[in-house]
Amino acid sequence: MDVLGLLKIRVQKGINLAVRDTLSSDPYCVITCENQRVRTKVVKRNCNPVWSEELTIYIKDLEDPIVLSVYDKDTFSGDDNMGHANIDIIPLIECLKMGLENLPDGTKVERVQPTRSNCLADESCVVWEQGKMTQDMSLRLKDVECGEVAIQIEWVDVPGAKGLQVEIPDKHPHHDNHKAMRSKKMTQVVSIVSTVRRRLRNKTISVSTKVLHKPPHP
Ligand SMILES: [Ca+2]
Repeated sequence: MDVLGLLKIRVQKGINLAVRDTLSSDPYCVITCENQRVRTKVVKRNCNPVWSEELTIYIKDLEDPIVLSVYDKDTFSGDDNMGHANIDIIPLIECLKMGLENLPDGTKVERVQPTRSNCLADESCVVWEQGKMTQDMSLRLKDVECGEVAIQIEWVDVPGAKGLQVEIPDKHPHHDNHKAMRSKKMTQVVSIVSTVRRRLRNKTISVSTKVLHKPPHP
């Protein structure tokens, strides 16, 4: 299958969701992407439901929209809409493409601010924790009077899949920001390299030759 990888979406909770029954709602979340549709269970009579469910979808194209929708379960009629939001995975993908590893636990690799084009309710951080890069997001639901949904996303590489050796779509609003960040990172690397070179020239760093002659591991 022509898949780039998997996206794990931990649907944690809903906050102040819309009332669709007399006093409350019976909310559940649906996530759609391309022709996939995955959903959480229903939490009855609760506008602040805790789902704590992990849903997984595959990603074929970074431009395919990933939409989270909330519905109120009704027994005798069609389920009612409680809003929807887009999940933007590009900031997380950009961070993964930097190829960072072995960072201290809890390192914030990137902070994403709420804008008109993303559905974030608050600042969202891409964090390195226990060998994994994850991003927590509070999604502000659209086309509804109120409600947010807290999720966490994580990219999972699939053996044999194309992986992330693909270009980030140019038109993505996050793109320019990241190009700038990448060049800043390159500047930092160049500056470290030139410092090391200068110190080597001035012999303020002693290079151990022992390491070079160390026998290979058996
Ligand atoms: Ca209901």
